[in-house]
Amino acid sequence: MDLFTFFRSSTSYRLRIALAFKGLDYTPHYVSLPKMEHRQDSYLALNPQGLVPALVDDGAVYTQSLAIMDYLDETHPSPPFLPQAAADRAYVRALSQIIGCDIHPLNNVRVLKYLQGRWEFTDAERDEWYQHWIAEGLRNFEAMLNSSGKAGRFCCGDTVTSADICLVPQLFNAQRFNCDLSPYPRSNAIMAACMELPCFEQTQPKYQPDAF
Ligand SMILES: N[C@@H](CCC(=O)N[C@@H](CS)C(=O)NCC(=O)O)C(=O)O
Repeated sequence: MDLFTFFRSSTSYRLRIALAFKGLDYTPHYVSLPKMEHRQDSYLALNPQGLVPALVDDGAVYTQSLAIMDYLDETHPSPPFLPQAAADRAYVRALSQIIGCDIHPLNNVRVLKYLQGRWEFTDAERDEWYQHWIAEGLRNFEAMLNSSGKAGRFCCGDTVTSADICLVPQLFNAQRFNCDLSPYPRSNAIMAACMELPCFEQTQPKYQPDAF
């Protein structure tokens, strides 16, 4: 498999964790977002959406990190990203979508660039925007962890699921934007538990060959 990744991209980090969790080897290809390599023709030929990550498996291109995780789970079922019970699976999917659908899209590079380019946000205003949506999303995430009765060492009991794989990269990005994470003790504790595992630890942004 070939993974098109950028070290600081949280959606790329999701896939680095996911592949490591399943013990799958891949060849990384580094796509620099600051250098706009994701908008070059050669990359657009691979992923017309011009976003990382992308995965190539057996000659076929897969995009959208959550869809790629579903693909990996279906082609390599063990260990699974989802728990057994339907109710638990719905809970894990809901947590994953708080990150993937409600937080991340609002704080993406192109959104932040548009706010600055079109609406003349200063760096401070951009950061306030970022911090606002992080706070709202993580407050909801933490509330769901607390009210579900399902959280344990990880988001769902004591086994890693896709919810953990979405949470940790988002917290890394939130730290980079100096968000106050103290209101989310349960999420922080889950992140600490995740970081004890090599699949989270070794795939983090600073260890990537393209990190600067
Ligand atoms: N929903 C997509 C989002 C992918 C995405 O937006 N990736 C970011 C990096 S985390 C990106 O390529 N941004 C480039 C840009 O916004 O121009 C996924 O989960 O794969």
